[in-house]
Amino acid sequence: MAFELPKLPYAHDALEPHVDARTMEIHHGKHHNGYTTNLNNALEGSGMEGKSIEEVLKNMDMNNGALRNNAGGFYNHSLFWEIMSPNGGGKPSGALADAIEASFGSFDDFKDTFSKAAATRFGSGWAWLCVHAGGKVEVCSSANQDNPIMPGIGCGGTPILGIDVWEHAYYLNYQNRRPDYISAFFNVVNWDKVSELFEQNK
Ligand code: MN3
Repeated sequence: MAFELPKLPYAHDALEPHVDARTMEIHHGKHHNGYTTNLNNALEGSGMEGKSIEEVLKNMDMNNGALRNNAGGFYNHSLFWEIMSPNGGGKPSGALADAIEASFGSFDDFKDTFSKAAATRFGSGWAWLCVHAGGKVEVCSSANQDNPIMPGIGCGGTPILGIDVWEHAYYLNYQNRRPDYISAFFNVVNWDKVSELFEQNK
């Protein structure tokens, strides 16, 4: 079974003005679509055919550049679309809010830590909020399309929130102003989805 490009859960222009429609069209329709096609090609003969994407990441041969980049790209973007919503923004509640307070002191302190991780990732990559077994949450970042599920990358937990800081994610609208994009991202975070992922993976 080949992997398929997941449908966007909202219209291309649904996240405006925070994420513009043209960026979404290219990001989903070209970039994510490319990762999906190239993932399927890279899986051929890798011995990982038929595994779930999580299994592929967890058991990644980090020397297999094509599989590493495209499996990461497929997974990272699939998560990214899900954790944004036109009805997003605000703050988490319940057990996730408690876990964030336990690790960072407050939601605002978490926001600072996450934003800094995203802003200071040199070049292309992602910043993550991950949950470990037991419910502890942690922020880390990774280069390129690497992902904390891969061996030896980032904090090693399960990502429940991620921001793409490749220039393709923001350059049309924000040019070099990555911090403005990061700050706008918080207006579209789908905390209900992040909470759901927290509960499933804690
Ligand atoms: Mn991207």
